[in-house]
Amino acid sequence: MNQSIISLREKLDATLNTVSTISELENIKVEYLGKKGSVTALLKNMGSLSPEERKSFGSEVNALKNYVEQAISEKTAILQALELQKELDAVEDFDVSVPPVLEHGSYHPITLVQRKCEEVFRTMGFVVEDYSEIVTDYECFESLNIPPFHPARDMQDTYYLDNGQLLKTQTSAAQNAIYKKYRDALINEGKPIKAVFPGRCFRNEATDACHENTFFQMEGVMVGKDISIANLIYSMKTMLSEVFENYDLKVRLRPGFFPFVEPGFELDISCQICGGEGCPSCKHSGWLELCPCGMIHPNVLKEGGIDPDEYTGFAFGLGLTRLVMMKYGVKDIRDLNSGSLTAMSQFIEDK
Ligand code: FA5
Repeated sequence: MNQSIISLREKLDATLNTVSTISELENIKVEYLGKKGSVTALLKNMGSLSPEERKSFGSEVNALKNYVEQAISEKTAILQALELQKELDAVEDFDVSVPPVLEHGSYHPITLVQRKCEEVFRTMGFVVEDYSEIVTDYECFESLNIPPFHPARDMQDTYYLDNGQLLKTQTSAAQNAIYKKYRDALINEGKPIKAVFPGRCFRNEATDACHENTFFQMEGVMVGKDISIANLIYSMKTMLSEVFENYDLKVRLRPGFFPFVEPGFELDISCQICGGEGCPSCKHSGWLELCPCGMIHPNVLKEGGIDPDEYTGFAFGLGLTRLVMMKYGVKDIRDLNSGSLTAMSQFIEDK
């Protein structure tokens, strides 16, 4: 046998006797079989040999390669077993008879519905934006046509922070930043602004079955040339039909007041529990109030740097938590924030 092959085998045997971890073993594998490894180098050199030498040397090198692979894989198995044993020794009182826990977690129903809404809006060309939970008075009120001391501020009992900022009471607080972010593309490239921005909102309200001090909304805006109420109705109807998987869903608008829209509406959907016949859940009216919305007030567009004489738009502020209650038939909003796995387990998908 060729002397260089004999010494490589001896060197490998000696090294493997001293190796104690899998990572050291991986280095050795590279040293012998890697692109620049010693066995690979022997294979590459074969081109310089005569045909007879190549035949006998070639078979010796191949035998060496097999030997190295076999030795490394045997050593790997030994080290893996040792490592497992070490882990088992470290566990005190390991009871192999304890049944395994096969249950796994799931997304919260609010996350599921939020993602569904985002998905539907994305298919309609909307971008999904994230926004801070702590905002300024300007973002939450002034930029939305609600000056200091305006009575509309009483509609939302706000948590103010010591530094003058506040916990956002409505996702509308992101509107101004969204207009400023996308107005150049609107004005220079004619790209309508189409964005939804879900988020957690906070109000100092007494909680009951359908009010919490912490809840989710999803805001949406569309601004461009000739955007009308028809665009608003179409977008809302498409999204709600997908969420409720009901393509006969009826919606209606009623007048509603919000200082940042004109005209403003409350959007109702036909009751999904009784199909519009009238039941206790819809107070026997056949309709459920779901989403305030309207055409963006000219002052709000102006504050966002958009000329209201040239552009129009709609905005809506969907009560995401209420939507979840309706979709899953949750009768008490507090169950959703309770952290109760028993209450939430019914929503686990592919159990
Ligand atoms: C607003 O917050 C407006 N920003 C919505 C809006 C956006 C109007 C854009 C026009 C244009 P309102 O206070 O009604 O409106 O809240 C919107 C929705 O949030 C409500 O319909 C309701 O579903 C939900 N909501 C409000 N307060 C609570 C609460 N305490 N607990 C749970 N959900 C709430």
